[in-house]
Order: sequence, then C-alpha cells, then structure tokens
Amino acid sequence: MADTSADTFDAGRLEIARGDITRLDVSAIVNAANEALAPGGGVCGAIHRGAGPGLAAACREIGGCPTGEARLTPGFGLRAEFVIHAVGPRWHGGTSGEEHLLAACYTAALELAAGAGVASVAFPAISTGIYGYPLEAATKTAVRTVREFTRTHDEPTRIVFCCFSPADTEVYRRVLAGEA
Ligand code: AR6
Repeated sequence: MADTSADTFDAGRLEIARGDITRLDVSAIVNAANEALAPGGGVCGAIHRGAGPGLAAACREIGGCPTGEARLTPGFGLRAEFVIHAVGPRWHGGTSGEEHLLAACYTAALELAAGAGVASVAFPAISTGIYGYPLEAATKTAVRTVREFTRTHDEPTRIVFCCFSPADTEVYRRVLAGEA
C-alpha cells in the first residue's frame, strides 16, 4: 500500500498523519477523553504519559466534561502547547444520539482551538477504539463536521487527522477524497 502519511486535502488545510499523536508538530492535540477526564487507556493513556502528572492534576481541577463537549488544558510535557479533551460517545448501536454527540465534540474542540488562537490541531479517531464506534461511520461524521467548521472559521489553519493504523489511514483517505 502506498504511504499516505503526507496526504493533504482542501487546499492543504486538512491533512492525514499516521502514528502517535503525541509526536506530531502541532499547537494542540485532541484527547479522546472520558467524562471524568481521568487518565485512561488508548490515546488518552499516551497523552497523559507524554504530558506527565500535571495534566491529570489540571483535569481533576476541571472536574469532568459531559459527552459531546470539550475542555482545554496546557500540554505540560508534550510538544503541543495545548490538549483539548473531547468526550465522544460510547457506541450503543447508533440509535442513542451517537452521531450528534460525536459531531458535537468535534465542533466543541474546534471552537476551543479557534478561541485560543491555535493554528494547528490534531484529532485522533475519537470514539473508535475503546468506545466501539464503527470507524467508517465515525470518520464520515468527523470529516463532515470539520469541513462545516472550516467553511465559517479561518482558524485553525491546519487540521490533522491522526490515524494510528494503516487500515484507519486508508478509511480516512477514502472519506476525505470522497470515495466513501
Ligand atoms: N496516537 C493516535 N491515535 C491513537 C493512539 C496514539 N498514541 N493510541 C490509540 N490511538 P481510544 P475512545 C487511536 O480507545 O474510543 C480511554 O480510556 C486508537 O487506535 O483511545 O474514544 C479514554 O480515557 C483509536 O483509533 O478512544 C476513554 O475512557 C483512537 O485512537 C476511552 O478510552 C481512539 O481510541 C475513550 O475511548
């Protein structure tokens, strides 16, 4: 399979990157968080390990975040200046408002990024790991929501979809290219 790690779309404003989100050179990374904002597994675990204990302390101070919303903290030991903790829904079969909640957490994260003057932000595939959201459906919602936001906002100027596996990368590439 071709290496798609440098794929860009929408005149370069949207991008696919592959690998560990904590290694990306962006101003903010989005965490696939839980409502308690507690350190967990998956990408959340990687972000907390990279940031160090200051991040968990900042999250405790915030006290939690409802599903479909997002909260901003510093990045502490991470390369990124900020972490945006977005709480996606658990998948319950698709009839419990999952799509609306997933779109809402992407929009909330982008609003926080724009409000903080963040030029570049990277998203993991929120809800598609431990929370069980089917990848292609989640990707379509993520891409549609991000594109809607970019039509009405000038910032962030660079939005990266960070894919952890080659299979995920291929789904994002097809959805962004309008092939799925
Ligand atoms: N960089 C980029 N993506 C990653 C990384 C990484 N280092 N590690 C995993 N992924 P998940 P969720 C991908 O389970 O489904 C946590 O415990 C992973 O392959 O991290 O929203 C939280 O605290 C998948 O594609 O998040 C919550 O309790 C994507 O990130 C709960 O899991 C999301 O998978 C949230 O579950």
